[in-house]
Amino acid sequence: MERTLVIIKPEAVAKKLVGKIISIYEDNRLEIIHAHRVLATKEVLEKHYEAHKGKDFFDGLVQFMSSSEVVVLILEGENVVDIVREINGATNPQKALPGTIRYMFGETIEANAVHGSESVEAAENEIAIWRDLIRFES
Ligand code: IDP
Repeated sequence: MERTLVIIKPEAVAKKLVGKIISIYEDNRLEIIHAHRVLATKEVLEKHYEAHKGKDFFDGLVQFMSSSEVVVLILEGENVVDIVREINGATNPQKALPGTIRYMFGETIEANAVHGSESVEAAENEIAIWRDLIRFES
């Protein structure tokens, strides 16, 4: 069964939006098979965002994502990667469609409430990167 990795970002956790965001996924009949609140390490974040290494926002992004705790979710279901990307909305909240999580809760392109893996391959890779930190065993 397909899986994806979601991160509820630091500003959304600080604003107590965790319950609302999880409800949106569940209302879309997605199955949350794992949830873990954790302070992300720079080591994990640098691997997670490796594709963006060298870009001008990389250091700031790693700093932001490790500034306070995040909630990491693993969701499972048919086509879950694409469904979550659609529910999350465009990277820039100002360009996100009404009804999406980033439209409702995103603040800036960096503090855009949630991360969702961009492909099945990326999801498998990200779950492996986060596995120890979030104590995901299955
Ligand atoms: P995605 O999260 O929608 O997949 P990506 O392009 O993969 O978007 O970027 C990963 C994350 O990097 C974004 O969610 C956002 O937090 C951050 N990011 C992307 N572009 C910028 C930027 O121009 N400035 C600051 N942060 C950015």
